[in-house]
Amino acid sequence: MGAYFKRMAIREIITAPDARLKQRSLPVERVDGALRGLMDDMLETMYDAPGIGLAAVQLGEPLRVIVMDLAREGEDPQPRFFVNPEILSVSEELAVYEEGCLSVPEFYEDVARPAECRIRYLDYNGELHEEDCEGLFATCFQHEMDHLEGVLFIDHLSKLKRSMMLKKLTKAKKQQEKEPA
Ligand code: GNR
Ligand code: NI
Repeated sequence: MGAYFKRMAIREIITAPDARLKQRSLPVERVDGALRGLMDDMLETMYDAPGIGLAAVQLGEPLRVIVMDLAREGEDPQPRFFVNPEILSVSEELAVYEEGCLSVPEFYEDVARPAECRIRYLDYNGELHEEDCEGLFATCFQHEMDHLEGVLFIDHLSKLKRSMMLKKLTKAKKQQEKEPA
């Protein structure tokens, strides 16, 4: 018998403005081979982009699934998978990070979020975990949780800033239609 290999694919990341990014993602019913296939594609797409996190809805799959890798350059990869993730509690203390989003290409802005949170999720094998997070992990997790509710980091900014960014993103999309890659 030959060995089995994962067949991973890089998929297209949806960029704003797009109604599909505003959907609320649905809970996963079971962590099976099909879901692991989606998670593998998400990871591959995230590494290719590159980014440190990705929600399934960014690939047009409105399911409550997140992948993440916070390893720094030169470190071994640390792929992480979160199925049906929940935030159980958050700290009062806030932390500010300059955020970016693969669905909002080329824009970076400071966003304040709870500095720490306690989370619950199923992993790649469907096992339940509870964990405390802080730092970039806490920020990225909350950024991804927002995606599951149809929220982007630009929704945390002023209306003026957001509308300026969306205008530029719309313009960039129209340019792209004229001269596809
Ligand atoms: O790659 C990403 N970097 C990032 C930086 C600061 C805060 C959040 C993030 S997540 C982002 C990838 C992405 O869009 N995930 O949804
Ligand atoms: Ni994002």
